[in-house]
Amino acid sequence: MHDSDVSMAPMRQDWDIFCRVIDNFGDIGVCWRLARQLADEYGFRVRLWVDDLNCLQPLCPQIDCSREQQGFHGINIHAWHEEFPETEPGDVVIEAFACELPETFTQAMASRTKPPYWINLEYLTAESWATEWHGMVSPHPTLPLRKTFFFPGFTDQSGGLLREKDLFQRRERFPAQQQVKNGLDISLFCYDNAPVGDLLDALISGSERVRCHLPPGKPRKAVEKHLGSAEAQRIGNLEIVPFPFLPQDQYDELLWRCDINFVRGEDSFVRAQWAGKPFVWQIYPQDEAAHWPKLEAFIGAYCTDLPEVTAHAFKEVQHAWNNGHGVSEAWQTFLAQRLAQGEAAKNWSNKLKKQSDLASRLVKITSEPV
Ligand code: TRH
Repeated sequence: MHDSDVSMAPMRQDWDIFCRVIDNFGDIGVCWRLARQLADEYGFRVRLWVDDLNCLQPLCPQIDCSREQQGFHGINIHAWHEEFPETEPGDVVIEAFACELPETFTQAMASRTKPPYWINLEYLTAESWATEWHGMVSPHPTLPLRKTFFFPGFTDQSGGLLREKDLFQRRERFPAQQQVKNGLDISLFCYDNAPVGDLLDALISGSERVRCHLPPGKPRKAVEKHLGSAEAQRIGNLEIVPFPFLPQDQYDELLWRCDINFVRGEDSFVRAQWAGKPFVWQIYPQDEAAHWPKLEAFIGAYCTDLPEVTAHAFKEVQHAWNNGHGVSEAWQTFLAQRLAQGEAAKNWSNKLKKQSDLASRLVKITSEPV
């Protein structure tokens, strides 16, 4: 399927996106990005229901967390409370990450002459079962409604990846790409259980000067734990450069500017791939290491076309960063292969770019008969 297919689809105008923040910024990060794209590129009227506006604010500093409802860039942002107001559902309803719609809203969906297209937007994974499950439909046990499971992914058969139409143009136009500089820039977005201490020690004693761009929250806590402070400082060849939490578009620019990005969760992980720069991913840890097959599936997909040595170094650094063993060595090898890893990252993003994006696949699927 290609983006142009979408023009043949009947356009639906009103979309509801429901987002419950479990933790961190990933749930709202994905929903906010999707809402913006649907409003900007398709002109849809998007209502975004968020149960914790405080988590949206760092991504969109203009919002006022005390307001029940506010408009921003064509998106109607609503605070989502247990007590849900009487609301006419839109043409498409996105239940992000199985967040469970309000009962009264589900009833209202069933009362419409033409029930909304109901999508459960799932978490991203490269595992093959997700592709098999993508597009599966589940009827509601009692109401005349059907829910479609939508699995983002890295193949044409999956739900694809979020990618704005102008992303690559913005990236290519970004001036810092051409800058000549002394040393390396890395960004460090991770959870507080990442083996940050081992990485910092390797950077301090490394042969190259490295500026480590550090966002607030868990990454800063992890650095503070090891160095005693996460303020701007220079130790050996490491320079710590704290930065405030940036709106999403500015965070992209940081990823483009850095030579290597440490990212986590889901959305920053995808953005690092669109940056076309080498990256190290800390996957969201789950009980009983349930996240490990997901990590392996991604490494497998990413490394498919890579030369053995490049694939090995990529795999080793992702493993070490996620299991805490052998970080220093894996990092040194990865760093030494910077050019090859850069080439791999660029090829990977170019390969993914040939596929249609998640929003256009959503628009297509929701314009098909229920
Ligand atoms: O914050 P995350 O770890 O989010 C999650 C959640 O924990 C979620 O429950 C889990 O299921 C999911 O991961 C897999 O990581 P993520 O997904 O990268 O989200 C971070 C968002 O914050 C993303 O949209 C990028 C954005 N961001 C900025 O916009 N500016 C910044 O300065 C930074 C550091 C991040």
